[in-house]
Amino acid sequence: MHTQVGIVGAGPAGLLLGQMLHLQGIDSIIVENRSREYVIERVRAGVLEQGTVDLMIELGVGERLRREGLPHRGLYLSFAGARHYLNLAELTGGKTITVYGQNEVVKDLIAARVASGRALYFNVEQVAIQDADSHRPEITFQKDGREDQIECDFIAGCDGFHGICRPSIPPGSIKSYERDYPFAWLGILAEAAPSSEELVYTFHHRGFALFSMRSPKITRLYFQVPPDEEIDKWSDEAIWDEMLTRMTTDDGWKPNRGPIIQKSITPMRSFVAEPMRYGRLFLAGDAAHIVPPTGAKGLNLAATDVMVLASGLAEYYTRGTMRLLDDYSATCLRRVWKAQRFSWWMTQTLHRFPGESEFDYRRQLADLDYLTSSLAAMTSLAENYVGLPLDVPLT
Ligand code: FAS
Ligand code: PHB
Repeated sequence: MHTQVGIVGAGPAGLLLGQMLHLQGIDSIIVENRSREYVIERVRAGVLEQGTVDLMIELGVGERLRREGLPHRGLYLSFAGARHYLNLAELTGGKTITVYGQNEVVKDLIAARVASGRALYFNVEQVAIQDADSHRPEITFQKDGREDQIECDFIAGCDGFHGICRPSIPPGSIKSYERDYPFAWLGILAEAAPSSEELVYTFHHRGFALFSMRSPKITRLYFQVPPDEEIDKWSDEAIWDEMLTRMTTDDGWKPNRGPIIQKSITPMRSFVAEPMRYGRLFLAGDAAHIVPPTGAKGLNLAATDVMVLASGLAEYYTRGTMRLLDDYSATCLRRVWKAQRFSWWMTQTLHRFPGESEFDYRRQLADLDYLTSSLAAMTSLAENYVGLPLDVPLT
């Protein structure tokens, strides 16, 4: 098989890129090693920046997002038994975020991919990249026991942190920067009507907790656990007890309880691979970087990576120049590192670190007290949370 752009991975990065290329008349083939059901049912991100919402609408896949997405004008920081509201819209000249599950994003994008008639192969195996530094890189894979290969002009490595694209780059041609955190998040989906209109980030002496949602009937909740925690250790009863201990405020606010329909543990790390390119292989999304989910940046960074990549590919196919493609890595990394900084800052502000003293705990309380009483500090949080301006050259 031959295509202009081979895409490895059908997560948000790969699917958004495929849709952008399709609308530019550029052919692509997407290969995904999991099933359609697995990719759709995987419970992950929940917060879309304004830029990501605008992109989905511009790509013609935003209809359901507009109908079912939950626009939020602000969020709460909760500490010392009280919730403090940050009006994100007021602090950023009207920008908001939208809560819409990543699995819904993926569902909409898969439907658009199928409607486009462009190739999307699930359940592929043994995916490998050949000759990435040549003018004719190849993706080889097995499908239904049959070997196959795709000759490409370019390959987009959108296969996430555990994919094969980044490791296929020779060690001397890529460098990674990482930090593992001494905790993880235990996350649940509960059949319970959200008891707050907007998100509540909680700093508690027992650890971080987060109240989010997916719909008027589904609450999404997380709390900090040790990094090697096992989900089987936690009964539903114990999960609710811990969640309510950390989140209930002095005025009586707390999440509504309900049946837990999904639970998992997410490790926390910061990771960046530089450069995000090797020859004609371009890394995008989690394949190139990971942020702790505290700043709700993961999915949104994937979206901006592929916006830059799609612009560069469109310029190549319309004007024959690699100018934007040659700047791809540097352009993306400027935004990636700012998102890393913000995600690290939110994480260290709101989590208890093992081995820290009572002094540190009271320092963190003072930090939050300052943050929620200073317009400058709240504005800084707000402009990062809603998404920094997309200061990247697009065609
Ligand atoms: P993805 O990992 O989503 O997609 C990569 C795709 O490539 C997957 O479908 C995978 O099956 C496929 N793939 C892997 N190896 C392959 C191979 N060899 N061949 C073919 N296909 C292959 N972000 C937030 O903003 N908020 C959150 O709350 C949040 N929670 C998260 C929870 C978990 C458990 C994880 C892992 C991530 C979470 N994230 C969160 C981050 C997440 O949303 C990512 O940023 C987002 O999925 C990035 O999208 P992609 O880059 O497309 O990578
Ligand atoms: C979510 O709704 O899953 C969510 C919201 C905000 C975060 C992380 C996850 O920072």
